[in-house]
Amino acid sequence: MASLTHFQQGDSSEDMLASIRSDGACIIDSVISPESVARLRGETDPYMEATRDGQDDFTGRSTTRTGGLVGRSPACRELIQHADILELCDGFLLEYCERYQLHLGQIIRIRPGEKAQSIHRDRWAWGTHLAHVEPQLNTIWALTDFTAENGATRVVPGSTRWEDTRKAKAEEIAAAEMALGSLLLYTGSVFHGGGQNSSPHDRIGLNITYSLGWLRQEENQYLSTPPHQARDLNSDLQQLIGYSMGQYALGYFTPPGAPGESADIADPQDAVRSSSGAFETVGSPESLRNLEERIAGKPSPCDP
Ligand SMILES: O=C(O)CCC(=O)C(=O)O
Repeated sequence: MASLTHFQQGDSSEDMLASIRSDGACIIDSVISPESVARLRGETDPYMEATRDGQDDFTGRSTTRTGGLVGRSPACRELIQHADILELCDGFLLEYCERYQLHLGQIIRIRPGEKAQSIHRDRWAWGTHLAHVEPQLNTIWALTDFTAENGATRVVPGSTRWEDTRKAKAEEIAAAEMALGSLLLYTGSVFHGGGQNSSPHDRIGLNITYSLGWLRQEENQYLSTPPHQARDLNSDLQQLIGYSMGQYALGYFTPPGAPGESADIADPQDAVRSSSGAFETVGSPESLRNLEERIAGKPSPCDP
């Protein structure tokens, strides 16, 4: 039977990254306390209870998916910015981008009687175009215990380089069993899916995922947390959800207004800064030089 490696908080992030790279997934046990989970549940349960089941077999007809968590829950905001997770994102994603971003935040409640979700890759959100990079790193925080019986995520360790069409055999699939407050980490390339819930209780997980800053986000953060709400967030979180330049020329905006009223090429961060309404022009000789140096330092694919 397949299995996933378990780590403890404080274990070496290099070892965790090695496990994520080889297996595509690992578990970190008991990262947050039952009290922290209770606080988070207190903030988000009213939204979860009001969420309707999915409309198809993939999203799950007995599964609820609740989003907008950046705007709705301070406790979720803290987990999105958890320093240990961002350190792993640095190690895993910055190989392919200058900046990564929040891809989605979603509470997934698998209710009793739900069938197993089909095994899939999350990177298929962008079709099958991204086999040459690792476009995302994902977490599912256990807000209840995760057991094979109640729908623990099913993961296929070592499947990151499989052909898209390969089907996992039963013995290749591991159940991500973990206690409340623990965390499953998995890549956009590893095959996985929600499990069947044959228990009498809900299985609840908080899915927080991060993607390369030059890709479209699965949850449209600008609509889920529009500028008037994003203004109240700390600056790092504003940038993480997308109010930032993805890289030198990526993501600028033009503030609406009369001719000459403000810069025409503005940084999205200016739109959510609480202190000033001024828009600075994006770009500077220094940032251009940085980009040129990065390009010059990169070996060409044609180099022998
Ligand atoms: O809830 C889970 O355990 C996994 C869900 C999932 O993989 C998905 O919806 O893409």
